[in-house]
Amino acid sequence: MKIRRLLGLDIAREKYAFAKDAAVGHISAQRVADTWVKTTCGYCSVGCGMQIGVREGKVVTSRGDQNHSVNRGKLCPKGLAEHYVLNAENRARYPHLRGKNGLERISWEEALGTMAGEFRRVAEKYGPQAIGVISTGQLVTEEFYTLGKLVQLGLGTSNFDGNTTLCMSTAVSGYKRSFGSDGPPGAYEDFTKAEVILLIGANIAENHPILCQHLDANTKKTLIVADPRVSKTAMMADIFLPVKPRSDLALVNGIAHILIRDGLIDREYIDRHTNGFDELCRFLDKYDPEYVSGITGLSTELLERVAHLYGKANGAFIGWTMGVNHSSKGTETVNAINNLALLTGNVGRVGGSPFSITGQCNAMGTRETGFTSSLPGYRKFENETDREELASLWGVAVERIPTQRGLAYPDIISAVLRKKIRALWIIATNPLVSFPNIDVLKQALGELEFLVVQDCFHPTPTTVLAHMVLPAAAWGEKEGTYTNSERRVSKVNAAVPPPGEALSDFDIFLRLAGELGCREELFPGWKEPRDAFEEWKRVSEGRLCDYSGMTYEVMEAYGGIQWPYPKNADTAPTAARRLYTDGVFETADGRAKLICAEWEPFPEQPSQDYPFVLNTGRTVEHWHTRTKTGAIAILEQIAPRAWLEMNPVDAKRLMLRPHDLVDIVSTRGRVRRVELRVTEVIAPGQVFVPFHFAEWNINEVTQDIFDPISREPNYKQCAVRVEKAASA
Ligand SMILES: Nc1nc2c(c(=O)[nH]1)N[C@H]1C(S)=C(S)[C@@H](COP(=O)(O)OP(=O)(O)OC[C@H]3O[C@@H](n4cnc5c(=O)[nH]c(N)nc54)[C@H](O)[C@@H]3O)O[C@H]1N2
Ligand SMILES: Nc1nc2c(c(=O)[nH]1)N[C@H]1C(S)=C(S)[C@@H](COP(=O)(O)OP(=O)(O)OC[C@H]3O[C@@H](n4cnc5c(=O)[nH]c(N)nc54)[C@H](O)[C@@H]3O)O[C@H]1N2
Ligand code: SF4
Ligand SMILES: [Mo]
Repeated sequence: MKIRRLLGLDIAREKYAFAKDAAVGHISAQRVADTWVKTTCGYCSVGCGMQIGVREGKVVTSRGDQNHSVNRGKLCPKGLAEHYVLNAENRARYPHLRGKNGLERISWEEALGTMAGEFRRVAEKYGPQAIGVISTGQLVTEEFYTLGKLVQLGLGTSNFDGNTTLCMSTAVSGYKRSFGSDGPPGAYEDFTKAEVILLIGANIAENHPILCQHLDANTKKTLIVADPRVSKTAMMADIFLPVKPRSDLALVNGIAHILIRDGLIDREYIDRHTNGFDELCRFLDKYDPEYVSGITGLSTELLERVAHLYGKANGAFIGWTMGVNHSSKGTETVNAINNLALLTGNVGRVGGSPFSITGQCNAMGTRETGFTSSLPGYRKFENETDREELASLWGVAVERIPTQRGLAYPDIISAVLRKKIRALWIIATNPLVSFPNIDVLKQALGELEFLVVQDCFHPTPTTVLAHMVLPAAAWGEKEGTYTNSERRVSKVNAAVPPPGEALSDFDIFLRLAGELGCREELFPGWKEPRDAFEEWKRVSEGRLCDYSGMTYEVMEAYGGIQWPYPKNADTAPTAARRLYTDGVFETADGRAKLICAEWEPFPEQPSQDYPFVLNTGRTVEHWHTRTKTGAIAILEQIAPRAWLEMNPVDAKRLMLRPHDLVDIVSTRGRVRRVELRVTEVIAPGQVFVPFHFAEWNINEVTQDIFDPISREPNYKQCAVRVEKAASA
């Protein structure tokens, strides 16, 4: 009960049950469903199974799927309220084109004809690489697979990336460097079987609430949480490590140092399955407890205790999320985490893996089928055999498969600014709220000759800037699959048709391919997502992410199937599957790499003018830029506005009081009139603001500094000053 209270789930549920009536405003009999449609939650990467209740052709409610292995009937507040998204007033219903009177309604024929014409014009004038495409981890896999083929082979540009570079690209790069391939090795079962669970920069209580059910089921674990903030997850911990901002790399190196010094490593595993041990030992020499204590702010006793717990555990699990990824040292921090797991043989073991908890409902699907940082099926751009295999599967000339990735998201934006990219297609992401240092982005978008935004909501801060807006069907209105953090592929189904003339992203892609004249070549005879899924099964066959034994029907019957699931899979779909259980990795010699990664301070340190370290993140009620949750009355009522968390010591010094309105200022911008929360959740010298609110957009002040390897933004630290707001 204590944990559930801390999570806020009970509280949220009570408020939810109460306010649901008020929000909907009609009698409960009208909310009794006559049909239930099975599907998967469209918010986070936990991947809960759910059912949408439909009455007389309208969605009226949703509930957890008792038979789904991920959530066994439970849902968090967002999942419980998800059906409201579909009836929101500000759904995008018709295509629009910018004319004399702003965005004007047009037909689909005109929209897609104009779009194909503009892309062709730009390609002829400047070359196909002058077209950029930015997509998302929120499409179904079938759509993303189709889009990759369309962009690469149809439009002929490799300048294709997604919001996943604001999110997961660091984990992807880290896995590739250490293990030779992307792919989180563990399973949710590890949460229930591990003896030690170390969560680094992962606030699952707010952001992956149903994972807490898996943790709760493990009564023998020691839960260690590293976060500069006393997050709700930190409140659940047996041991809380209040690390100084972005000192995690030193922390993890320091634990490795103690493990090696005290012989708490698996020498046999290291000798058989890794390269680089001697070099790593020499490198880690300086990361002794005193040195690491100075960087992290943790006592040497605490460091020794944590290292010994980790090293002696029968099953030690490390989960991390954005506290690690949102950093210009992120990839190297992931490598250091992977080192810890390799040194102790905790990879793909029951209860032991280095596990990147993903973010969006289908961030994983984009990683598997992508054409962004890899070729589909985790094939490598630089590998000739991989390119030949893909070309022959598709029956196209190998020259059409690129030999290197195109520009990553932030580099697409700077190419737009430099007029190297002239046309941009943005699909299911809202950069005007989510991209760091928004002013530079705004300048860049102003340079474009043609901007198309495809979204299920309109207006949004991004759609209003577009030359063309394409209305898309949302979750609940379309079919396909999502892959969750543990590589479980679950079915997504339509409960109702999309509003107005909105089309599924899948249909939009196929129709655009028709306009571009490549539909029959690339998507012969395709009519529905299942056609894409069947082709993807063949493309993934024999790869690490092998889908070839899956079917939609088996997936639905078992509450999802984890990959790899080859044609003649030798275990039932229900058995937990892990990667690298035999210690053989995806590198040339099958060995994983131990990587030396040096800690360094974050780029913009506090100064006299900007004395606070700004941390940004999430709250349980809201989803990202709030296009969805902002339309849901109950969630809005619980979290109606942005706030800034400040320690009482700092508030006293600045003579600020709870609920004062404050401005947050950096060298890049100012966010006005944010409500002050005075709380010891945040340490002195640091402040925290959620990034969900366009009205108080914290990305006005964040910094556009990126990880040189993954290109992920350093969202979690920059220097700001806090001022009492001028009276309105
Ligand atoms: N309710 C809700 N759930 C979501 C989402 C949402 O928008 N709303 N989004 C989904 C997506 S796409 C993602 S990526 C995930 C993100 O899930 P999380 O990564 O859990 O989310 P954040 O709140 O961004 O950051 C997590 C924690 O990192 C901590 N942190 C900041 N700096 C540091 C540091 O230097 N070191 C360490 N160790 N920790 C640090 C923050 O204090 C915060 O508690 O959530 C998913 N789930
Ligand atoms: N300061 C700061 N900034 C951050 C973060 C942070 O922690 N701090 N986190 C970063 C992270 S991890 C992430 S993932 C990003 C997320 O940032 P965004 O991707 O910009 O956030 P969303 O609000 O999810 O945007 C998705 C958009 O797609 C639309 N949409 C939803 N479903 C569909 C669909 O099926 N089809 C179509 N066509 N449209 C659809 C929604 O209406 C919405 O406009 O934000 C990043 N920005
Ligand atoms: S935990 Fe994630 S997947 Fe599950 S109901 Fe909540 S938002 Fe949806
Ligand atoms: Mo994310």
